[in-house]
Amino acid sequence: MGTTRHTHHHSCTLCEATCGIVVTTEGDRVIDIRGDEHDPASRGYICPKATALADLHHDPDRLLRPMVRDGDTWREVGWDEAFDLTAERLKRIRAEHGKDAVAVYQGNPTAHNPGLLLFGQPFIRGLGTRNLFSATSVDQLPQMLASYLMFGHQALLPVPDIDRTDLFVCIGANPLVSNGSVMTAPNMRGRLAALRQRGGRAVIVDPRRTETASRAEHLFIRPGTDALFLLSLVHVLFTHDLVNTGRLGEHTVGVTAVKAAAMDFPPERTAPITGIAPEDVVALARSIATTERAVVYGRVGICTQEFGGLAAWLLVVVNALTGHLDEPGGAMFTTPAIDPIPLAKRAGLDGSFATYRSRVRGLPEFSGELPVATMAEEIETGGDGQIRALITSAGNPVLSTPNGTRLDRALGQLDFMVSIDPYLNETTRHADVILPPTGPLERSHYELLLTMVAVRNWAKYSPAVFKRDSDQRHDWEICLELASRVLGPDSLRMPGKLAASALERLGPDVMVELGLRSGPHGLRKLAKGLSLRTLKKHQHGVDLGPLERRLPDRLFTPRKKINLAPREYLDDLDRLRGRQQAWQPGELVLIGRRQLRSNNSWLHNSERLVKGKPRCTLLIHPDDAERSGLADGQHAVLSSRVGEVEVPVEVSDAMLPGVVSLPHGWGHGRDGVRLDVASAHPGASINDVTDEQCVDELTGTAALSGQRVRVRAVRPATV
Ligand SMILES: Nc1nc2c(c(=O)[nH]1)N[C@H]1C(S)=C(S)[C@@H](COP(=O)(O)OP(=O)(O)OC[C@H]3O[C@@H](n4cnc5c(=O)[nH]c(N)nc54)[C@H](O)[C@@H]3O)O[C@H]1N2
Ligand SMILES: Nc1nc2c(c(=O)[nH]1)N[C@H]1C(S)=C(S)[C@@H](COP(=O)(O)OP(=O)(O)OC[C@H]3O[C@@H](n4cnc5c(=O)[nH]c(N)nc54)[C@H](O)[C@@H]3O)O[C@H]1N2
Ligand code: SF4
Ligand SMILES: [Mo]
Repeated sequence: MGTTRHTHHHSCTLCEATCGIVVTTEGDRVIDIRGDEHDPASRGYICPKATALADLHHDPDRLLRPMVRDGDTWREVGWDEAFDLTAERLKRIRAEHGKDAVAVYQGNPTAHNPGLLLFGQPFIRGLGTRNLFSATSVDQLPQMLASYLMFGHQALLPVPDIDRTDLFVCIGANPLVSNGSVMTAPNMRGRLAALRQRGGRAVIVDPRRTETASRAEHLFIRPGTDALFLLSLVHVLFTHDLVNTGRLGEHTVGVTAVKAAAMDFPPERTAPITGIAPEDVVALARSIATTERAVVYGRVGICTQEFGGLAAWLLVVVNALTGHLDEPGGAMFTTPAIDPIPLAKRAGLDGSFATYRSRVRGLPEFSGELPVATMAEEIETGGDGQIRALITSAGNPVLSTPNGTRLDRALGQLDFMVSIDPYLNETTRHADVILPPTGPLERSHYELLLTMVAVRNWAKYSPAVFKRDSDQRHDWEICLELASRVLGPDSLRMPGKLAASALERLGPDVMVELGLRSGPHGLRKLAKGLSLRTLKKHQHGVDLGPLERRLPDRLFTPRKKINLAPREYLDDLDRLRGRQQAWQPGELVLIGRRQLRSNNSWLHNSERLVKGKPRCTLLIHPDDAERSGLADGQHAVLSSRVGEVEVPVEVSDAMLPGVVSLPHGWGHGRDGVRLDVASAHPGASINDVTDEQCVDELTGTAALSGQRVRVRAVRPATV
C-alpha cells in the first residue's frame, strides 16, 4: 500500500566470502537480495544462501526476546530478568566452585560478527576460566598453530594469491562449495576459470572427486595421510635439487632439520599408504618448484585429521622451500585496513601452546582454549575444575563436535547453561536462559576478521539494513551487560583503556573508526586515508589493491626468522612413523562434506534452502556398496564405537573405494527444538558417529576425517 522501497548496500555474512549484496526493503520486509556488482571483491557474485538472509530475518522461529526455561516449557522474559538470572547463577557457581567451573563454547558465526569479536572476547577472557572451547578445535587450529610456531603469531595466516597464481594445489578443501576458507575470495568458480584461461593449472588432492576436483586435475588420497604425502613432496624437493627458498632464505631457519626429517619418507615408501603414486609425487613436486607463481593451499580436510598438525606445518614448508611464500601468486599475507594483530596483542591473544593441559585427558591448550573434543568429559568428570555451568555463544556443538550424543547428554547435567543465540536448537534446548541477539540485517558490518585472509586488500562498512527494535540487543551489548553484571562494571578494559561504561555508548563502530585511523591505510599514514566517514561514502567498499610482500617485517618470532622446523613437529614425526600401515582390505573410513545450500548446522530452517530431495546422504563407492549389499537410495546404518545413524545411500564413483562421506550439520530430529522447517528435513548428524577420542594428539584438534566406520543395509537388498 504505497510503502516506499529502499535499497541498502550490505555484505552477506554467512560465509567467509562476504559477498556484497544489495537488499531491497519495503517497510519491515525484505523484498529482494542480489549481488552488488560494484563490490570490489565479489563484483556481483552471490551464492544461493544470500537470499536466505531474508528467510532468517523473517523466520517465525527466530527468537526476538530472551527465553527462560521452566522444566520442559519456555517463557519469554524481559532482558533485565534474563540478565539478573544469568548473572546471579554464574556468580554463585564461580563463588562456590571457582572460575574454571564456568565454561564457554564459541561457534563459527563469531568470526562474521565484529561486535561479538570485539566485545565477546574480552568478556569471555575476563572470566579467567581454563575451560574455554570453540569451533577452532574442529577446524583451523592446526593452521593457526603453524602460524604461531613458524611466524610468531597465530593470526598471521598465509593466503593463496589465487588471482595471480599459475598453479593452485588444493589439498583437503572444496572451494567451489565452501566458497573459500582462510581465503576470502568470492566467486571461486570465476577465479578458477580465469586461472585456466591464463594457462594455469589447479590440482586437487582429496579422497572424493569433489565439485572443485571435477573441474581440475585430481589426485585421490586416503584420508588422514596428507602428512606422509607432503613429507614425500619435501623429500623429492631435496633429492631432485628443487629447493629454492628465494628472497626469504636468509630469514629462514630450520631447512637442514626439515631435510633430515623428510629423508625417512621417500614417495615409494608412502605411496602404498597415501594411494598417490611415486611418479605423481615427483611430477607435482617438480611442477610446484618450477612454476614461478605457484601455491599449495589446504583447509578443513588437512586439519581435522589424526595428523592435522603435521599436515598444516608441511603445507607452509612446501611453499617456503619452493620460494612461494610471500611472493605474488604464492602464499601471501594481507595488509588489512584494520590490523587485528595489534588488537590481539593488547588482549594477550598472540598465541600460546601447551602451556597447560586439560584436566581429564591431558589435551593441550592453544591460545587459552582447550580442544572441544574433551568438553563432555570435563562436564561429566567430578573433582576440582569440573565444568558446572556453560555459556554458548553462536555455536551448536551438539551437532558440530564429535560424539554429539555424549555432549547432548552431558549438557543435561549442567547446573546452569546460558546461550547467546537466535534459535532454540539442538544445543540451546539445554540452556536455562537464551539471550537472542539481533540478526545480520539489523546491525552494521565492518569485515574485521576476514580481511585478514582475503585474496585482495579491501575495506567495507555497511550500516544496518533495519533499525533494530528497541527491545532487541546486539551480541556486543549482551556481552557487555554480562561482563558488567558478572565481572563488575569496570571489568572490560578495551584497547585504549576505555571502561565498559564508556564503551557501552560507543559500540563497535567507534572501535572500527579507531582501528581504521591507526591502521596501515589510515588517515595518520596517508593524506586521504581511510576513516569511517570515507568508508560510509563508498557504500560498495574500497579496493586497496593486490596483496603485497610483507615478510620479514611482519614476522613476530623473536629473531624475525621463519622457523621452518619447530621442535613440536619434529617430535611428532615418531607418531607418524608408527602409523605407516597399508590399508586393510574391506576397511571403511568416514569423511564429511559441505553443501552449497547449507552452512554448518543452522541454515536448514529456510524452506528454499532445504527443499528438493534429501541431501543428507551417505556417498559410497560402487564396490563398497556391493560388498555391503547396498543399492542406491537404500537406507544404511552407519556405525562406529560411539553410535550409529540411519541414512540413505548414494552410490558414487566420485568416492575413493574404502571411503564414505556424510555431510555435517544435519540431525534436527531431536526433541525440544523449535525449528519448524529443519525438523521436517532432519537428516542425521555425522557427529553422532564421530568419536571424540579420535584427535590429533599433537594439537588436540578433532580427527573427524578418516575414522573407522561400518556400514550395513537396514534391510538386505531384495533380489
Ligand atoms: N563432522 C564434522 N563436523 C564439523 C565439521 C566438519 O567438516 N565435519 N566442520 C566444523 C567446522 S569447520 C565448524 S566452523 C563447526 C561449526 O560449529 P558451530 O559454530 O558450533 O556450529 P554452527 O552450525 O556454525 O552454529 C552456529 C550457531 O550460531 C547461531 N548464530 C548464527 N548467527 C549468530 C549471531 O550472529 N550471533 C549469535 N550469538 N549466534 C548466531 C546459530 O543459531 C547456531 O546455533 O562445525 C565443525 N563440525
Ligand atoms: N556451503 C557451505 N559453505 C561453507 C560451509 C558450509 O557448511 N557450507 N562452512 C564454512 C566453514 S565453517 C568452513 S571451515 C569452510 C571449509 O571450507 P573447505 O575446507 O573448503 O570445505 P570442505 O568441504 O570441508 O572441504 C574439505 C575437503 O577435504 C576433503 N577431505 C576429507 N578428509 C581428507 C583428508 O584426510 N585429506 C584430504 N586431502 N582431504 C580430505 C573432503 O572430501 C572435502 O572435499 O567452509 C565454509 N563455507
Ligand atoms: S558465498 Fe554465498 S553465503 Fe558466502 S558470503 Fe557469498 S552469498 Fe553469502
Ligand atoms: Mo569452519
